[in-house]
Formats: sequence, C-alpha cells, structure tokens
Amino acid sequence: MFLPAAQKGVALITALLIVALATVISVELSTRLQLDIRRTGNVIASDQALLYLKHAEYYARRTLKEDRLDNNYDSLDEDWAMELPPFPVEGGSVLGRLSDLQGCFNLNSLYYNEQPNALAQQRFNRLMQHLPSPPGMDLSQAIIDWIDANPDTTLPDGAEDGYYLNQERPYRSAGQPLQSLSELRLIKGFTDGETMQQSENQLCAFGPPADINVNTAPAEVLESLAANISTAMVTDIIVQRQTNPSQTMQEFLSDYNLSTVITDTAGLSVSSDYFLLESEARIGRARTLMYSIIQRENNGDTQVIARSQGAY
Ligand SMILES: [Ca+2]
Ligand SMILES: [Ca+2]
Repeated sequence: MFLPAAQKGVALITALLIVALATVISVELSTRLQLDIRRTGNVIASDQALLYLKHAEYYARRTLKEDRLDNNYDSLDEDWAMELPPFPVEGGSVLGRLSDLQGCFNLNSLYYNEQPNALAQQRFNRLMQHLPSPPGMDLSQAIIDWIDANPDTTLPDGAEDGYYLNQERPYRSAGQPLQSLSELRLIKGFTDGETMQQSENQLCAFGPPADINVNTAPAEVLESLAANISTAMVTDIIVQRQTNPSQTMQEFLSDYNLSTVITDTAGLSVSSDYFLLESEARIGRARTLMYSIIQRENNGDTQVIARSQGAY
C-alpha cells in the first residue's frame, strides 16, 4: 500500500504505541499474578503456622499437667521451665518458651474485692524504690484509681478521669483490672515510659491477683517482699533454689532464716497457677508469634485464658 511519508510516520508510532501498551499490560498482569501467588503462599504459611502454634500450646499444657501430677511446688529446675531448641517442622521450625507468671508482681493484686490491698501496696512501693531512678510519688495509688470503679482520687498521688481528660489526648481510666502490662503506659507516673522501662521485667498484669512464687521470682521481686530482706539473703535464695527449691512456704522461711524477716506471708507461695507461653513458628519467610496465658487447676487441668499475636 502506498502512503504519503507523513502518514507512514503515524503508522509506525501507532504500532510502537501498541507494542508498548501490550508490554505494560503483560508486565502488570505478571506482577499481579506474582503478588497473588505470594499472597496465597503467605495465607497458607500463616494458617500452617497457627496450627503449629496450637500444637505448641497443647504440648505446653500437657507438660504443665504432668508437672502438677508429679509435685505441688513449681521451680526453675523443672521440666516446664526448660527452654527447648527449635523443633523442625515441614517448611520451617517452631519454638516455645514457658515462664511462670507468678514470678512477677501482678499489678491487679493492688486492688481486689473492691478494696486496696495494703500489703501488695507496700511490696509494690519497695519494688519502685529499688529502681535505679525511683519515682518521686506513690505510683500504687494511681494504679488503684485506674482499676477501681469509684470517682474518688486516692490522695495524694492517685488520678481519676479528671486528670486523664485533661491530657493533650484525653481518655478515661479503665475502672477494671488491667488487661495487659502495656496498659500501664496510660497510667499517671508511667506515661513517660522511663519507670515502665526500668520495671517491666518485674511487673505483669493478668486475671485476678495471684500469689508471688518465691521459687521463681527474680531478685528484685524477692527484695520487695519485706522491709529488711538484705541483698545477701536474696543472693542466697537465688543460688540455693537452683538445686533445692522450697516445697512449702514453711520450708522456705526456715531454710533461709526468714521467719522474723517476712512476718506476713499472705500473697506468697511456692507453686503457680498461671503461666505464659511464648511460641513462634517460622514457616518460609513468615514469622508468627503467639502469647498464651495458661491457667492450671490443682488437679493439673489447664485452660488458655488469654491468647494474642504480637504482644501479650
Ligand atoms: Ca511443679
Ligand atoms: Ca478511685
């Protein structure tokens, strides 16, 4: 076909445009397809991961039941406290770590049955006073006001809605027990993060108040149990209990000559009912974390009372 020179140019440009468009569309399609494949792969991997994490939970619960059938105390030399190496599974690995939630100070023990717990307050305040930079006020009062359902501010350091509604981003106090330790960041005295950072390894927040287990509590928590526990006494406990944990509270007091030091053993125990399972599945490139709070009954039966992915 004969075309004038100018029209020849137009035909060439049109042909080039069509080729270019076709290339763009095919690249787009193949990218989408690849994304779809990857997305589907991720969904499958994440389903698979959750299944493995449920198995890890089942295994942890079985370990805890066997432990209770074996004895009535809980200590760091027992099977449940052993960290196992990653377990290989199809496409990756799974690992889990059980820890005793009663080794830490449960903030929900500060207020229970609609009243502040004076003994828990004393222990909590000692814990705060032993921090590298102790807070300049009684933070137990602010936590009690956060939990209690009344509008009366505990004097002098408590805080109710009036205080929180005056913040740059206003909010209200909870009026119920803390659901997780991260909630502490909202409470007066903890909002700057510094006190929180110094104390978060010694604190926890879960369920109803639970006794502190002297076989698993870290040095800082042991030191807070009474006014005149010395650092030497705490070091002695930490060393001895590695191979010779206390089987009763009475044994704990007599073994370490603490009868006149810890005069009130309310809120203390040698066994635990609450445990935290941190489990992680690595399937392909995906990493799935799960936190489960396991409650154990006296007969060894267990139930998962809270479960979260990411943070507990
Ligand atoms: Ca045990
Ligand atoms: Ca109050």
